[in-house]
Amino acid sequence: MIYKDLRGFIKQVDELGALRRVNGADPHFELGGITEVAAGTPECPALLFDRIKGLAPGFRVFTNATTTPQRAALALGLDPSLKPLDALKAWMAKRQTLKPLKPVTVTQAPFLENSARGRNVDLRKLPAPHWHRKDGGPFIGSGSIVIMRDPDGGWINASIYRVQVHNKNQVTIQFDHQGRHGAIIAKKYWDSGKACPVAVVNGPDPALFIAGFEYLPEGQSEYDFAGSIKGAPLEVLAGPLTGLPLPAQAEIILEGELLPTSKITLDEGPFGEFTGYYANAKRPCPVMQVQAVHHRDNPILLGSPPMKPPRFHFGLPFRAASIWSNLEMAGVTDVVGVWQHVAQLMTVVALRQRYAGHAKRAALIAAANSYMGRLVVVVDDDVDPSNLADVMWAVTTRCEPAEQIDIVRNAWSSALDPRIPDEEKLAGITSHSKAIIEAVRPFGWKERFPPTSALTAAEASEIEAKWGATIGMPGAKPRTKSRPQAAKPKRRKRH
Ligand SMILES: Cc1cc2nc3c(=O)[nH]c(=O)nc-3n(C[C@H](O)[C@H](O)[C@H](O)COP(=O)(O)O)c2cc1C
Ligand SMILES: [Mn+2]
Repeated sequence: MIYKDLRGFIKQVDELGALRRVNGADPHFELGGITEVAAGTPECPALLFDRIKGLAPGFRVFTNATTTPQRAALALGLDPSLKPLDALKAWMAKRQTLKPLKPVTVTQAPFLENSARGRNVDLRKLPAPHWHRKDGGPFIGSGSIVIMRDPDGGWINASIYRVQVHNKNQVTIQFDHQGRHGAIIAKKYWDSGKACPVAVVNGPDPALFIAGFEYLPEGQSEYDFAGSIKGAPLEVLAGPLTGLPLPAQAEIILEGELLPTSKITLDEGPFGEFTGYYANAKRPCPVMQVQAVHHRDNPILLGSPPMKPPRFHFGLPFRAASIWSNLEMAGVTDVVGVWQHVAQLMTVVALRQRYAGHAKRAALIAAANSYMGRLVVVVDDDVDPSNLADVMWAVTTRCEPAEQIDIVRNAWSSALDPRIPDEEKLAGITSHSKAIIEAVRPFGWKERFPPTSALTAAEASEIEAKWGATIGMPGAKPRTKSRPQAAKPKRRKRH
């Protein structure tokens, strides 16, 4: 059964044994520090913080929600025991058949258990950690969803944009660039001389969190996509202040207006970004005047601070799934896997080479669609693209750099790229170059390439099944005596 809300998901994570409870942490750098250290351990547990310093007990923060392949699969309603690459494939298959499901309107919502309006709004009562040392302030929105209605089509956009708290009733909402649907919608209101009604949903369920990260076409609501992931429509309630449809099961909701930037801005950031850097200093940013706050009893903020790679918001590389689909749609056959490492900054395509130029064809398509990624690697089908050590083995043994590395210039990146100098960013240049490494056996003599000495995957699992317990492999079943044994040689009759 898929979870109903964030609480339901946390319960499922707990049942998997992947939840740790932390009491008494300080929201100034400690909560973020604990999250980062936990995310760097092999187990990478999800964390539920309570009794946070300076907040009422029961006001909680949940972090590392979907940071492992297992929990990313759980969030998508997939079998959490699938191997990562199989889980990504299952997601591709599910994603292709998803039909948008419109939300249904309800008249009751747990978030109405506590409401404050106007002068009674005080954001300082809510969790908003200072995640990283040099952050410019507390951020309530690191995994929060910003809701707006397009004034032309009437459709609802619901995407993740970071939200910094500036005082008791003002926050900023940061768009990475002007092509974000939120930025486009807000500008429409501002151009007609109005403020833009907006709501911030803190503590969405993970389906909405994932939908908020998806690149959906303009006009397609992330609400409908989240419903289709869950196989059940989202329940929404018309916001008492804005009338915007708000997820009834959400934890904490801010309602108000995003004010025209011609009237007011506040300096936002810096904020530790997913590249592991602060690429920009403080920048003027649109201000939301918060006019109402609603929250459930004992609310839970979903926190998803960006952290130094390989830590990432999602344990499965969702953008790799879209590149995989792009390759299939472009007619590139024999792709057996696509993966991203270093928090999306490195893309790996694994394929069965069928003709000369096949690997490069795949690499160029992957490079074109790899946002901010400087490195694209193509490997043969015997290499697991999700295993970085395996990939580097292919790079160091199958690629002759003088022949199999190419550079593509002036390609897709962004202002978040730490390696693009400020002068260039100021001049509007946010492109970079990408290296393509063909770590495949050269096509012309691939049949004569030295054979590998390693066990095949099938041979290795046969050994694991038989000897795994003896050599102490985790999860291996001990060999039982009842197992049928080789027939004893019959005694020969003596003459
Ligand atoms: C945890 C997290 C934080 C994000 N923060 C921002 C942000 O601050 N600003 C931004 O423009 N995009 C941010 N993004 C990326 C957007 O949410 C994502 O590209 C989304 O598809 C944009 O939706 P839109 O097409 O409706 O604008 C973030 C993504 C995640 C997963
Ligand atoms: Mn959108």
